[in-house]
Amino acid sequence: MNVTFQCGRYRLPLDPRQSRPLVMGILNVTPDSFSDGGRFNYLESALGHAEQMIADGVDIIDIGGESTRPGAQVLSVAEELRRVLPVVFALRDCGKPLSVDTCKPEVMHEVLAAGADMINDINGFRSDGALRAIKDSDAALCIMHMQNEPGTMQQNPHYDDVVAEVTAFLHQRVDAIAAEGIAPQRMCVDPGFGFGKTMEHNLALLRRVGDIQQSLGLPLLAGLSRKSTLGVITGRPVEQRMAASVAAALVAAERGARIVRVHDVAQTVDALKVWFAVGQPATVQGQQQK
Ligand code: 8Y7
Repeated sequence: MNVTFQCGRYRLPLDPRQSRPLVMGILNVTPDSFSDGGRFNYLESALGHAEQMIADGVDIIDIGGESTRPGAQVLSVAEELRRVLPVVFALRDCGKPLSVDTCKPEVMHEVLAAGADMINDINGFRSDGALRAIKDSDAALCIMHMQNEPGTMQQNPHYDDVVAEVTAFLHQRVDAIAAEGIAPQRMCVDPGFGFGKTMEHNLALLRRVGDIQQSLGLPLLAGLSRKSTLGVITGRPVEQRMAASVAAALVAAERGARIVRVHDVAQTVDALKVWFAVGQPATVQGQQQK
């Protein structure tokens, strides 16, 4: 695996002997993510949230304008850009790489022109034109697995062998993306927890994160923060899943994830600092710890 991640204007450290896993903080700019439920002051809220994440030690800020909850409506390109672009412009010089969570090639093109450093596509860059939109930039790509579409994915997820099928899908996408001339230093892969998966599927994938990462030879991003699998395990509603989310991020890190996508940045950063200070037996034995 490469020891740095090419992320637009940034090169982020990935070597597990040198640093803790990277923390991607979630910045939602969907109207339903604001207390007033509307557009009023949404930019100020988003900027305040970003500022807090930066103070808390975030490594990448993931800006999302489209809710990907099961059953959520699909946005127009214009509406998605109206939500996301002002945030990209406002945060462009915040000192942290900006990721945009989108599946739409037109949105990718516009946000990259505005200064975004990474595209996080839950659809794995399968839309027509997605690779063309990102090809001539130096932006990073998060290539995620999803079975079916957000609207239907949780209806009846089925796999014969979830780990093998997700791994094969990611291989196929990585090969197709590399064939477009996109350097592997720009890629990370993601099993897509909760995207067309039951709790058993999610747990099987989490257990085998190390095998998936090694098979692909690319950094693996894990997104489990506040997800329903954690609710099933703990019996807690979404607003009470912080400890479960930190635990899940730590398990993913222990098993080889190099990037975790989280809501609770401060708590996750602290947990990963402790984990890193102790060191991983297989990889950091004998190394000087910071
Ligand atoms: C993930 C994600 C979401 C994830 C990546 C949620 C946008 C649902 N989950 N992107 N996005 N990986 N790469 O609960 O697991 O955050 S949205």
